[in-house]
Amino acid sequence: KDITIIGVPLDLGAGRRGVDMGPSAIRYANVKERLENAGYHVKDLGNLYVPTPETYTIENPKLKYLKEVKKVNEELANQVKRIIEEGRFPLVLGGDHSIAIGTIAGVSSHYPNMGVIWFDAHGDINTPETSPTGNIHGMPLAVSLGKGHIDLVNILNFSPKIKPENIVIIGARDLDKGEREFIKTNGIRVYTMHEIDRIGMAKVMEETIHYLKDKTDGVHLSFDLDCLDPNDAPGVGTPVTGGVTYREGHLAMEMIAEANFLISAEFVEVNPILDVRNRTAEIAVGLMASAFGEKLL
Ligand code: DIR
Ligand code: MN
Ligand code: MN
Ligand code: MN
Repeated sequence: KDITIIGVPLDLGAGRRGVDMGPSAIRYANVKERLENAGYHVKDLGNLYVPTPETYTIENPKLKYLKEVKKVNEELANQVKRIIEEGRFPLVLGGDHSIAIGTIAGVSSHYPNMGVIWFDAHGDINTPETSPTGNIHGMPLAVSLGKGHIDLVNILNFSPKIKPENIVIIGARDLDKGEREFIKTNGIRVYTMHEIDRIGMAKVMEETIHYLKDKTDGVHLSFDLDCLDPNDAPGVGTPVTGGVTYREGHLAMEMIAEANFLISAEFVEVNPILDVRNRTAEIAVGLMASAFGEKLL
């Protein structure tokens, strides 16, 4: 399938921290060429317009920059929807993880029974009531499940976008109290670092693929680079010690490519300010290539 890249230089969902430069860093790491070498036709639409935080004031500290985040995600949802209508594969470059709200909305409008694999150190399943920060990048999974501010939940005028039993979170090691309760109440499958250490990434991915393959009509890959260990990937918005290794990340992507069920993907939270010579963006591009089936032999 042909790939369409779209960049979303948004950091309003996280408070300003540099992830607005993520799309630029990922392009600098030659994402287009790498995917073309893997055998795809690739079109890059450039970046969506995103307002600068310094020109806005926070109206509601429990939902920071709600209006602006909503607007960007609405635009993203429409673009993703259109890319799928054209028969192409949407690859979204973040930006903070709040952009998953728009990506998932656009994908779900075509795939009402979509699955989601969410690689992240965090749960991103807070509501405005449970969020300790008011940052919307900590809320996209809850929003996609229909829980959160109505303006976010109702993007593209339908809700929920996904079902709790169609989600798998992998790499979690920093969950807020309200997130743990949300996960338990809704029976969402989570592989924390404990399970990855215990049974290994290969088994985690086997189980994940088996769990999602037959019951969904395709799977969205949402990859927060902070799921990786900060020793491997230092350039992320909110690093957390003790993450997925580079090797485990690649194995996971290669198994996803073999499963052959992806309908869309996003790579988010690359922060060039904290990075070392663009290493994290380069890792992101390598992981994309693996997820799209790049082969050594
Ligand atoms: C924390 C941090 N759970 C919050 N979240 C994220 O603000 O809700 N950091 N997603 O990357
Ligand atoms: Mn995240
Ligand atoms: Mn995260
Ligand atoms: Mn690889």
